[in-house]
Amino acid sequence: MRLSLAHLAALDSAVTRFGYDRAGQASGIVHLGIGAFHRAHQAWYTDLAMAAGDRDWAITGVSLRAPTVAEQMNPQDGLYTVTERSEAGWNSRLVGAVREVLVAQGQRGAVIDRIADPATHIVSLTVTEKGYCRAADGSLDFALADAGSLYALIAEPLRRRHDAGLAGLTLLSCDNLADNGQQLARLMDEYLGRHDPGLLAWFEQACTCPSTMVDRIVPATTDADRTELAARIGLDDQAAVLTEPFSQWVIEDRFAGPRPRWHAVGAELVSDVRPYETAKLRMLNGAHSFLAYVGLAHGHTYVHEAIGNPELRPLVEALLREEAAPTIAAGAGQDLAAYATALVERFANPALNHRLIQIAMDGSQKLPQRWLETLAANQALGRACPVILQGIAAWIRHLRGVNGPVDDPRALELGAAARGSDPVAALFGRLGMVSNLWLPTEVDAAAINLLAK
Ligand code: CS2
Repeated sequence: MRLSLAHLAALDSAVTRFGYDRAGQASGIVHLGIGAFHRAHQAWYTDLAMAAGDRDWAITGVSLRAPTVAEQMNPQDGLYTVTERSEAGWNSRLVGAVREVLVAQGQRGAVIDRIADPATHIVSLTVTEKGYCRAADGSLDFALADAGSLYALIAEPLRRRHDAGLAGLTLLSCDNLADNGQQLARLMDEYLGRHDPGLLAWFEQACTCPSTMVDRIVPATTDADRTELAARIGLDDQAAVLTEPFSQWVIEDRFAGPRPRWHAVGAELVSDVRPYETAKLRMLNGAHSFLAYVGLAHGHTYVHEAIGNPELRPLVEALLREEAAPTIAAGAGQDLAAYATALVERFANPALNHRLIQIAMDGSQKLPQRWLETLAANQALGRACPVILQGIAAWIRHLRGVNGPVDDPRALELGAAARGSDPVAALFGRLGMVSNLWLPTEVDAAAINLLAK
């Protein structure tokens, strides 16, 4: 029997319920990119806030392309469970925050209507790194942006809100990009500059794009997970997400209008997100990508196996403590050494089954903020990063297909570059395909090309 409002009586009593009047809540948030991460993170916080008495923050979820999530959630009245898994066991919560799921391709008009609706105050995003359509120099790639992207989907209802004299919106990027809010604002500016320049001044004055640091490890749910969960909770939940107990959300407190009381349920509202965001991207995500490419090369499938390998663990420790941490200006109360210790423990969680191949996806979009910024900062101080160089060599081998088909929006060109005579020059540096953030020295380039042989 499938999870839904009609079948709630059959839900195991051990599952925590949201307990607020769901039908009476207006939808205050439109979320673009409603994948597993959003459901285990921002929607979960919003659910907790509404359970604590906050109102009218129901979420309209939007999938940009695939109908999968809509098919998983709509027959369940938007209901799903979040299960925290660790050695200590399973702990499930029923989440009621998501009202409906729309698919932009096919329901574009409805998505635009929801964003233009006066009850909507926030448009949040988890569209992954590639969803921002950035060129290697960080500017907006119009060829991508004009081929059906989030920008048009936001620009049109913004125009309607402006013309109707409605309030602006908060655009809340929850993706793993450095300065994600600032980048979104700049890219949106570029888009409007070309397509609706008359809206620019209003956008800049009436809308805000706060930066956020989001953190929760959420492996893709498998059929085996769903079967095991059904046996525990008594209902089949096709939209279930399984995650770790840890969760963190740091948000720049710069909203254009009202916001949920997320700070009352664990999120941190701060004036400067940068120290948290930089530490998370260079340490957690940087170590993750290293574990992915080097772990796969060692024949591992899961993160906990790779971190358990006595050859790899010291390398991850060195990446965290000797290469990444020294490049980060810690904020008040931030302890990077303790953070490194906690990360290694989280990676070792044996109950998560987080696949390395999932992290290995979209390397061309991830590595600039995870590794290249660290490399550039160390280079400026004359310091070497042997572990990250080893990671880059493993990525180049990955691009050649040694771990199977490559999942990356630029897989074909990247594969050709990786097979060429000088992969480092083709991928990095001033003319590199990936990013110009880091210009490798000749010594570094030779070392990587040799390791990648
Ligand atoms: C991972 C992230 O898939 C990946 O690239 O590094 O999804 C990571 O699990 C999250 O950022 C953790 O907050």
